[in-house]
Amino acid sequence: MEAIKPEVKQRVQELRQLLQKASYAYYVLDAPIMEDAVYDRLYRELQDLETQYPELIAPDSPTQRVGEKPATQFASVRHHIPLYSLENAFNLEELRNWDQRWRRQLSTPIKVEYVCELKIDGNALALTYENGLLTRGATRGDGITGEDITQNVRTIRSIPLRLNLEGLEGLTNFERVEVRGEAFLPLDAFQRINEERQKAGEPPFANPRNAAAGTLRQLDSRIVAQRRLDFFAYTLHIPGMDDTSVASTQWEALELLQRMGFKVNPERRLCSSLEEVAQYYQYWDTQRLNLPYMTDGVVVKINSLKLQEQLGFTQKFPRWAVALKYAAQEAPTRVEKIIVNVGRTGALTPLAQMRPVQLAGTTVSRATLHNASRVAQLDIRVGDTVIVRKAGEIIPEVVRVLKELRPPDTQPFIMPAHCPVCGQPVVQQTQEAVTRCVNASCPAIVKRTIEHWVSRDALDIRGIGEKLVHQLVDKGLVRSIADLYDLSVEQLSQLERMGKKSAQKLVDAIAQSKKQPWSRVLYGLGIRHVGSVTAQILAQKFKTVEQLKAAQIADIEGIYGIGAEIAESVYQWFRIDANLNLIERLQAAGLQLAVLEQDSTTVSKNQKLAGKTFVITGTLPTLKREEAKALIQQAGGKVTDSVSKKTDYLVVGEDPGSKLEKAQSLGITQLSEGQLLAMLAS
Ligand code: 1X8
Repeated sequence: MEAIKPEVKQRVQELRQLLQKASYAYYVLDAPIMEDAVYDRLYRELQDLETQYPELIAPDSPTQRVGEKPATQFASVRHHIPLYSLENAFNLEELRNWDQRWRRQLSTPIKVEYVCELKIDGNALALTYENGLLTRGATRGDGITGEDITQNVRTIRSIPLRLNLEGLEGLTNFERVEVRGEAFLPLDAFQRINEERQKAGEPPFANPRNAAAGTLRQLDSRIVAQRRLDFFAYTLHIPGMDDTSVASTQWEALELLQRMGFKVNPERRLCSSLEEVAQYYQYWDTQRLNLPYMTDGVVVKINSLKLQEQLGFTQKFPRWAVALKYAAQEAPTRVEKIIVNVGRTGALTPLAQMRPVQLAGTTVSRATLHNASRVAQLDIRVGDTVIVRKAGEIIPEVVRVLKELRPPDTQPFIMPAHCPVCGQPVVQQTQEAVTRCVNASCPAIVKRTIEHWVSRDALDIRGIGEKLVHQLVDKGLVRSIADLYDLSVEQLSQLERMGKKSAQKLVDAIAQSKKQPWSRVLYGLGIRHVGSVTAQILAQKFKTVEQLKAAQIADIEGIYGIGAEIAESVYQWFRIDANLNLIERLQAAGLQLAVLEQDSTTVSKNQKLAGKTFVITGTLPTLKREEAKALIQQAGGKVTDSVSKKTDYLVVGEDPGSKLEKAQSLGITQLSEGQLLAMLAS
């Protein structure tokens, strides 16, 4: 065999160093230093040389990350140091309990520092480096033994194949270094994998953690190499580490890990009190949703490694660390009953009544099941164990049924054929999923209708809440909106917990609502598809109820921003006798069923934007341009098409045109849709 020329050896070294640096900059620092095309060229050069001279291949060469032929199974390996799990704390009180517990173990009170790190919702890995070289990567397993997945671990680009020990030589013995951390799939990679799986007819992974676990246990590491697994390192073990100057605290260990070439989560914080820890936790409880990976809590550790050693471990956990978990968004519970609610439009909504569970910091015992077809689709039954979710402000919903936990003798849910409130037959419209009660005097519908009428954006009658509405309807005092205007102080003071004085106040508040403008009355009528913005547009165009009543579908649909569905719904509403009767009674009671002269001509106190000129550019997030225009005009403002010195405000949406530049050059104030709405509401 011919000898390898020294310049070849040198070039191979050079290429490896260059590629390693570029890869580190890209995958660990997120700050590329080389174009992809350049990287590819250098990579191919190295690959060619290694093919030509196989004896030059080294385990830490960048070409050794591509994966290998399928293994048959993973070998079981015993961990050099056991991997403990962490004790959980579910709130700040439990955090304080943990703190007091370890303190009781010491004879004297002390002041300590805590390191806060994000708890990554991935899969723990134990990496072994011998004399700087990655020799083993293992899953956590049961903490004592795991699986040897070295071939797969090597494909994770943010895990160094060789430690960077520059400037550390001689400080301690680096014969065997153990590094722990979390392998995870970033959310975008998770989404892509699931899309691909669905296209291929494979079942999607339930969450990024399962996807990462499934990927790590792939026998064919070439597949692993294609999935963008990532890794955050968080624990470093070097024998005798804290006896040397290498690292005597967790904080220093994290910095050392970073220096050795690992990606360490940047969102860590050194805290000197539990209050600071609490702040960190509360901050990330909300901000975590903006991170590109999943985190399920905060890990709090005592900073001093000496103190860690002194405190040691219980049977299961280190005493010097705790996982402070975020309030869950999802939880399992049992469906005890399925009830059916009747809404303002008569829509029947099935609701699950469940054993109460803590979700996102509140107790949840009811969840919407949306409609009959959704219940059928998920096959939710009384007795089922289900997963409920409460994300942000949204009402809790049932996301799936754990069918394997279903008890015997359950029955599928059937939507009732009669309204559960008034007993009249319900109607299932074929084109919608919704089942409806169509009895206009159904007490449930009357109650919801009145609640809507008195609500803030409608007639805004203060003092009438859900409870009072129930009493009024159940006692037969109110059967329609119009009945509110016939209520007397005497009648009201007969109700439970209602004195003469509060009764009088209520009668006054109801009377006061007669001054509300036509647009609010129109919205208050609760015509389907007529929200408050649509009501304002309609009221602007049809200045009296007579005009609106006389309008044909085409007249209504002709208005910019009003579609066929709304037009049809409004037209049909005025074709029902009971509704015409209601209008008559409201008119008799003195409500505004027309635009008052002063509303449109003189500057009233509602004319907040009087004298101001607006221009709208781009697509607004929720309002159609014509709606925004109508709202501005309603408030006395003027809307023009082009920006000039006379323009007071530019309302800016997405993809604004040249108007934005012009406005900027003229120094004109810009408003978002939200700011415009706030201005109108103020
Ligand atoms: C588990 C985790 C730890 C950390 C982050 N994410 C995890 N899933 C960390 O310390 N930064 S520590 C840990 C454990 O000890 N079981």
